[in-house]
Amino acid sequence: MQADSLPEALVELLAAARAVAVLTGSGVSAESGIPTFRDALTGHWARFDPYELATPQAFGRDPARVTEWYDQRRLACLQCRPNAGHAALTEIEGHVEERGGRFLLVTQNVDGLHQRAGSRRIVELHGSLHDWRCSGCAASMPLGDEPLSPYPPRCRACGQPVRPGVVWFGEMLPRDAFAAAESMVQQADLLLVVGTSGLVHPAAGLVDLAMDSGCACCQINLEPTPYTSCMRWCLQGAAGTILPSLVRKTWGDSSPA
Ligand code: BV8
Ligand code: ZN
Repeated sequence: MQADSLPEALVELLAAARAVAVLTGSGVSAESGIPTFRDALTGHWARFDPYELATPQAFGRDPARVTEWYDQRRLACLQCRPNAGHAALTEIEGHVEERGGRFLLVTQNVDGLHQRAGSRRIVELHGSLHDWRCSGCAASMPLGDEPLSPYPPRCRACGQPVRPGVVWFGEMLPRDAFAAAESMVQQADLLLVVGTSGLVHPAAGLVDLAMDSGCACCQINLEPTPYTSCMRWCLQGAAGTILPSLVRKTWGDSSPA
């Protein structure tokens, strides 16, 4: 998307907003080579049944299979690099905070790329692939860039299987993270919703909460979502293209790289 085709009202709001919130999903990491979940051919769920791998029951049934799948995803993430979309979100955070505004990046992603891109004000609603804990005593497991095999990895303290620190279907989201996200979207002037199909709750419900609180919402996504019709702005395209254009149009090319 060319910078000159970005809505003027969006640029003006981003340049002046007292509080900016961002909600990201796996689409923001797609250009880094990390599969999304629901993209028809390449998404995780096109090849695996989420209820076979992303639930506590699946872990209980086959901890070796589940932990191998998550460890392979963890190691794959370590080989990937943040893309221009991640970098643009870091720049937006810097500009908003520079002028004394409030910023929060709420991510559903578990890949750690926002942190590696330099974003600081982040909450991870669905946990992280880079935080493994014992299913028995919750001791955290040191991680390197080697596989955790043999699977499932065992806790050195109590011998129980160690699990990835992600939120599985049917599990509650981390209370503090979700509370911070709810609070921020209720006071934000602008919510950027980037690279998410808007299908997973309660994360997706943050968009409804933002809209009900009078926050202007802008969706940046490759394809339409259930939220498309109620967004103030919908920018259809790749996050790695649109977000840098939005930063350039709002703050000029002098933005730090
Ligand atoms: C909960 C971590 C309370 C693990 C994930 C029955 C029983 C229990 C719960 C439920 C139930 N029925 C429904 C629910 C609620 C359930 C839910 O929402 N299910 C959905 C599927 C219907 N939610 C839960 O279970 C949550 N917990 O409700 O607890 C509770 C407790 C007990 C009993 C009842 C209630 C927990 C949800 C969290 C699950 N964990 N991930 C892992 O990573 O394996 S979810 C998973 O989906 C990821 O976290 C992911 O982030 C998230 C959302 O997906 P997206 O990120 O949006 O990815 P997707 O592929 O869908 O979309 C990508 C988009 O990007 C696309 O639109 C694409 O077009 C776009 N795109 C692609 N490339 C680009 C791009 N856009 C821009 N640029 C590009 N380059
Ligand atoms: Zn233990």
